[in-house]
Amino acid sequence: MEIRGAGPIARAVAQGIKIEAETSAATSTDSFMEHLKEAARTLATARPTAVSAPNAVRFLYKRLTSQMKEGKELPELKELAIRSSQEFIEFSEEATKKIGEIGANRLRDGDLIMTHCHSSNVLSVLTTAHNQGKHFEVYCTETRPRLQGLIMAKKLRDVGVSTTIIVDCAARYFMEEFNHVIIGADAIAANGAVVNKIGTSEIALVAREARVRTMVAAETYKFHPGTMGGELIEIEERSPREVIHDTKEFSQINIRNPAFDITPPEYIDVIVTEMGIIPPQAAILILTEQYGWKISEKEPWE
Ligand code: RI2
Repeated sequence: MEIRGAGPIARAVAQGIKIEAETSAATSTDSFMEHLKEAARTLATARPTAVSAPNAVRFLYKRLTSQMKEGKELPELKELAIRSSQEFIEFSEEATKKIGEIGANRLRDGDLIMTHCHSSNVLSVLTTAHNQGKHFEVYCTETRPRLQGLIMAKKLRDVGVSTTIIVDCAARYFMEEFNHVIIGADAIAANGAVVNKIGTSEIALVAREARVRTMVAAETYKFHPGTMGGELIEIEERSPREVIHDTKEFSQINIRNPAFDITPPEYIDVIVTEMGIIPPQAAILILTEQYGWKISEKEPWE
């Protein structure tokens, strides 16, 4: 939890692979690939829900294995691993910028917007719209239990956006006043279901009831290839102490703390990606046509 947001997590993974490649003492291509595989396994599985982390590894390995098949030698592979990691980081930063530009086109003067948790992609949309001179107001939920919504609120305030904090359960109370709900994503399934911070699905449900549109801002590397073969996205369950600090006082009472939930595609209006705006039902096309993932492909760290 030192690194917040699924996009920044992916960039940290790429940075980790880059450092491993730079410092590897391997003397053959095989031992170099084995060394990277070990690092990839640790990095790709560090946060179970954010698919951006394993996707960063998949992205790098696709390049490495194709070059290896072409008979490239150790120095070239090392250089490729370092260069590809850097390119992924730049691609990721550029994607968030593009999402900001595309998403901002949907916002209008006078809009009242609700967001949940802290997302660098949602921040990019809102900051871009603000810098374009659009006047709007944002309501941020606190986002229990780790209060990441407060981080979002401070960042919005610091760029000059009019910002209000509400408790998570006030979403329905205010919903009819909003023009948009804008959220990020930790993972998107092949059917367009969106995994995001716990509480998102309730907000999307309430938004649908009030006929308020829900926009998801996410890079294409948040789409989960395993879901094409029926794999379920694992929801990270975190320490009870994040919910109740003094667990002794509540002894013999179970405390559950899922960090994310799943919003069905029917509750999502659009997904704003760096490639453009898509309906959630087009998620499968991103996986198959853009990335060329295949069902049950062997993972690079296996
Ligand atoms: P960006 C965050 O979770 C939130 O759920 C947020 O909506 C999502 O990641 C995407 O964030 P966490 O990984 O990639 O901080 O848009 O627990 O920054």
